This record gives sequence, C-alpha cells and structure tokens, in this order.
Amino acid sequence: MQANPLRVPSAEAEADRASNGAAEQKPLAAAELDGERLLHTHATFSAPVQAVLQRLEQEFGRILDGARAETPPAEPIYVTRPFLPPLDEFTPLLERIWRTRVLTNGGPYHRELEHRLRDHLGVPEIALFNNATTALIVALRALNLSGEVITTPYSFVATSHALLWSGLTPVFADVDPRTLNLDPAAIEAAITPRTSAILPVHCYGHPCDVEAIDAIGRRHGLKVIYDAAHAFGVRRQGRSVLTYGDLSVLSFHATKVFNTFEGGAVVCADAARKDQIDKLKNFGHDGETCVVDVGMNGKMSELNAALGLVQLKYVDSALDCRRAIDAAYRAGLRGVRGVRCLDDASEDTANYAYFPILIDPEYPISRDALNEGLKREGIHPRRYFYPLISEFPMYRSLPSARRELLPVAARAADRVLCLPIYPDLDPAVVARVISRIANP
Ligand code: T4K
Repeated sequence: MQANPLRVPSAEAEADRASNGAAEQKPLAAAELDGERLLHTHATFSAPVQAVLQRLEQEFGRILDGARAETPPAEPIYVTRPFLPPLDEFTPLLERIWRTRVLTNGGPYHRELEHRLRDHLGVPEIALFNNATTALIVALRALNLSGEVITTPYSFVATSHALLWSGLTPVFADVDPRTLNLDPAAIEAAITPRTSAILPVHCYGHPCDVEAIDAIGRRHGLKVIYDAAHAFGVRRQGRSVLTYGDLSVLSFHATKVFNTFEGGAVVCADAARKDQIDKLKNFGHDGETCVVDVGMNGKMSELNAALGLVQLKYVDSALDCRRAIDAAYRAGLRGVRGVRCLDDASEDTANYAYFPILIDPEYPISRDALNEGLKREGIHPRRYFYPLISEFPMYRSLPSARRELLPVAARAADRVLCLPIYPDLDPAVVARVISRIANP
C-alpha cells in the first residue's frame, strides 16, 4: 500500500499551495487531457498531488500501450475510504477535551469549527449538526412547511425520509439527463396548490440549476431547501452553491469529502435564522427555563468538531487528489464504447465526491454484470442511486412514484455505477479499474 500522499507537514503543503497560486484552483478541463498523458498538467497541482499524478501516468502509459493491469488489489477496494489526518495532530485536541470535560452543547471546538467553516465555505451562517439527516429534518421544521414538497427520486433515501419524518408528502419529479439533478421544467409541472417547498439534491456534488430553481421558488412563493450532502466546497461561478435557496444541508459523514466521522450542517443567510435553527437542534430550548419549539437533539459533539478542525487543514489537498483521480478516469475511459462519464462541472468548482459512470446498451455486458465482475476482483463500486427512492415500498404508492413518470431517473438508476474515488486511492487500482472496464 502506497504512503498517503497527503501526509506532508502542513506548513510545507501550505507553502507549496501558495507558490502554485491561483492556477492550482483551476478545474482540469477535458481539453487538457489531450495527448493521453497527464504530465503536462502537473504544474497546476501541489507537490503531494503531483506524486499521485506521476504514478497515475506510469500506470496509464502501460494501459494505453495495450497492457492489462493483471495484479488484483491486495485488499478490497471500496467506493470510498474516509480521509483521516495524522493521529498525532488530533491527540492534543482530545487531551484538551479530557482536561476540560466540555464534551458537547456548543463547546469551544464547536464554535471554532462553525467560524472556520463559514470562512472556508464562503457562507454567511452555518449551524453544525450530528448528521445531515437530522439537519434536513430541522431545516424543514424551521421553514414551517406543510402539504407537498417536490423532490428527486434519484438520491439517497435520507432526502425523502426527512420529508416523511416531517409529516410532508414527497412529490417526485424527473431529473435532467445531463446532470441527474432535478429538471426545473419537471419541478414546475409538479406544482399544485398544496406545494410548499422544493427539496433538490446537488447529486454527486454537481450543482443543480440553482438559478432556475430559485426563480421557480420565488415565482410560486415556495421555499427551496437544497440537500447539499455531497456538495462541500462546491462553487458556481465563484459563489458557494450553498448560498442559493433558503437553506442548504451538508453531510460530514465518513463517506463524504470532508468528514467528522458523523456530522452535518445547515447553511443559512442570517443570524436570526441560525438562532432559530440552533434552538431547534437543542430541544427547542431558549435559555435554561424556556422551550419555544418542538426541537430535537441534533448537536455536534466536541469530539466531532475537534476532528473537523484538523480535517479542514487537509481538505484542499484531498480535493486536489480527487481531482487528479477524476481526470485519470475521464482520460482512461474516453472512447470506451457504451461507457459515459457525467459532464464535469465546467464553470463550477467541483469537489469530485463521486465518480459515476453510465453503462449504455452498446456496452458488451450489463451494468450489473460489470459490477459483479469488478467485485470478484476485490473492487467494490456502488450503484448510487439504485433503486430509485420512489421504488422503495413506503414510497411506491405515491401517485408521483410511477416509473413511467420518471423515465430519466429510472434509466440512470438502471445504468449507473460509482467507481472508487478517494484521496489516497492507489493509482494502480485506478489503472486496473479502467483496464477492466475497457476489457470486460
Ligand atoms: N442526503 C444525501 C443526498 C445523502 O447522500 C446522504 C447520505 C444524506 C442526505 C444523509 O447524510 P447523513 O445523515 O449520513 O450525514 C452511505 C452513507 O452512510 C450516507 O451518509 C451517504 N449519503 C450514502 C450515499 O452513502 P451506504 O450505506 O452506502 O454506506 P456504506 O457503509 O456502505 O459505506 C460505503 C463504503 O464506504 C463502504 O463499502 C466502505 C467505506 N466506508 C464506509 C464507512 C461508513 C469506510 O471505509 N469506512 C466507514 O466508516 O451509505
């Protein structure tokens, strides 16, 4: 197993990033991959990422020269593997928790992480949570919704479950074939007098058509809550995608690009809304002796917040590594008949949270056969998001859940496979995955 390329002294990494300047932030455009080699793009990456790229290129050279990657990985490769900072950087924070015995209820690490994330993400206000599912439920409560909420069937089940927990009726609308995010035209067609809100998902961290969706919300007097569980750090034309709509909800689960083991957050526009959300995540308490709403316990603990503070030092380097792996997959799979990569986020700043491919009918074997074949070799992609939420038993009877009403989402669910992507993924594994997909 290769050394973790991110485990460089943070000061060195900082200096390296600074010397690489703004070019380092530039997303890798498909055109830059011409010539089948990645080396000429190295200048845009920090030193640890260059090391990953160099190894990727060596592997690529072999594959593009016709060799197959014959050695299976020594241990199972999963769709993701949580990034962890060096333990010795976390230990002093743990020692302070042990010393002070401030474990939760808005302690100093919690406050500092909110402050640091607000700056890092470029958002006005953020309230930390123990996970994104409780954050979604609290966000819905904060907006005092009723009746129907238009949402996507192409997501993790937590999106719709948050609506059911809130006594709201999900109304599924179809997705855009290009992004697999809610199609604004389908949203508009699903509006009824009972609609109170729209709950889109920035699926795989790719931004929704936020301008169109926010405009629909304004035109029809509907609230917009973005499930941004996948969208840490994503920007649209320089602006955080988390600043669109009324509220956005992030996940910091172990499988996400920024993890605090478990965790989440609600992003909102002003201090009054944050104050309301902070009360709702703390049982509805307003001071010691007053309760103002049906709150729940959604607080993030000091342990998770402390980890978040250390993770934050590494998140940019981790994103660079993900970007390199994304670029390698795109270059290696280009031209493989029947395999389609989702568009990269062109003018947006992406976070490379997932690497979904769609297996079209002209591919020699089915998506499920490819999935099983990779699993037999110790590589475990995931079919995110199959089946559609609308196909689970508790949703199936909803009028909007009928498969024929959701043809784009249904087709994607039948064809999608998310390939392994995480910062310290061994480039030899990336090469092997490409090789196996190209030669099923
Ligand atoms: N909205 C959206 C759009 C979401 O995608 C999610 C969660 C939510 C809301 C709710 O967020 P949270 O309430 O969780 O904050 C995973 C995650 O549990 C879930 O957070 C995530 N979305 C969903 C897309 O994926 P599973 O059941 O696929 O996870 P699991 O345990 O199979 O993990 C996938 C792979 O990751 C494993 O095969 C190995 C690796 N792994 C996982 C964990 C947990 C590790 O190496 N270490 C670990 O600790 O749901």
